[in-house]
Amino acid sequence: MTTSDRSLFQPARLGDIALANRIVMAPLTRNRARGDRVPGPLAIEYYAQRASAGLLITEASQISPLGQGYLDTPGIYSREQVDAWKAVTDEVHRRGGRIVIQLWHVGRISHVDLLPDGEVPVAPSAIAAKTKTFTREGFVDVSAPRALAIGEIPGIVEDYRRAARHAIEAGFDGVEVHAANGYLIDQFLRDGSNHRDDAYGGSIENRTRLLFEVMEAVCAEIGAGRTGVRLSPVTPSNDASDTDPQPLFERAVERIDALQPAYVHVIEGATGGPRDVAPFDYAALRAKFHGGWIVNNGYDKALAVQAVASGYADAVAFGVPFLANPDLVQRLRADAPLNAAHRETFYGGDATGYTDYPTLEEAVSAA
Ligand code: 8OZ
Repeated sequence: MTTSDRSLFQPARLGDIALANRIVMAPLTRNRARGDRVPGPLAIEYYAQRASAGLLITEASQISPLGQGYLDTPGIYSREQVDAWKAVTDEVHRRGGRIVIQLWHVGRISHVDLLPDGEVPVAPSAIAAKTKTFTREGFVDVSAPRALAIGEIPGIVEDYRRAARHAIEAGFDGVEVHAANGYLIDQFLRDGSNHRDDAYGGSIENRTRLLFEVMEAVCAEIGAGRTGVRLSPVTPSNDASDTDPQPLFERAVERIDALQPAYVHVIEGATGGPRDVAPFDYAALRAKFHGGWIVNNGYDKALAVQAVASGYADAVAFGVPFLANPDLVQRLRADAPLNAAHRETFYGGDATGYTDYPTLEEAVSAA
């Protein structure tokens, strides 16, 4: 394909997943799960409204009860959750969309009030993150974690594998392993949170081991062509820090590449914040990978068009713009104005700020 043939609005393939266009909905935490962390009925409408995306990535969904770190986030470990997600994927597919679920373990970004009785958050090392989470009591400091014993790590890998199997049972087109934003896998990657002296700590090879083992297990379970991964090399989110992210993430991507997964999804800069928070050579990272490349964070139409046309990216993920514009693809195509997003309804609540953002057509007919 020549450079001029690559447009944001043209189809693409990410592994086994065929996209109608290269505009992706980024994973967005919405805290509207019900009961035993089950996606509610409004989630069907919310995702279905956005089915014209080339690919929808769901909100992060925990792989086990211990993987939860915020109030009312959904899981993918129980039968009830699988059945509820099946209603979401059926409706997205009926509208011609594609959808993968983001698999999440928060590690140390949690609070005892959110975990099964008597459990504390788990982490590579017993170092509390300097950040807050949201519980029924509001914003609170995260709880002090305990370090995972090396013998517990195969069980965590197994939880990812089982969650991936559940995702396929729930009708998803694939999964995205959440290895970004200072959660469990990212905590293992970085020397700010990983002080282990065993096979999972110290050298870059050891710190990338959990990521590799999780990707290997998920790829083996559901097929590499249905498996993606999200990384955030320089984000400071959730107290994430590393003394030398460039070689760390280049090696992480190189190891993942050997498994030939569908895609790598990279958050450039600070998640939801400045793109230039720290220097990082993203082109060098991209050069380590032979599969699909999704970019994210602060992209507008002009930047997105350029990223795809130049051959750097295969697709561009939009977060907040997709949250506020169910018909984002049509709006970008038409250079139409975008709805403003209402931050006060991002996390928790009901249909307000969730399923009631108008399409362009609805906005015009209401005017
Ligand atoms: C916002 C609020 C809570 C969680 C992430 C899953 O940053 C999240 C998240 C975002 O990846």
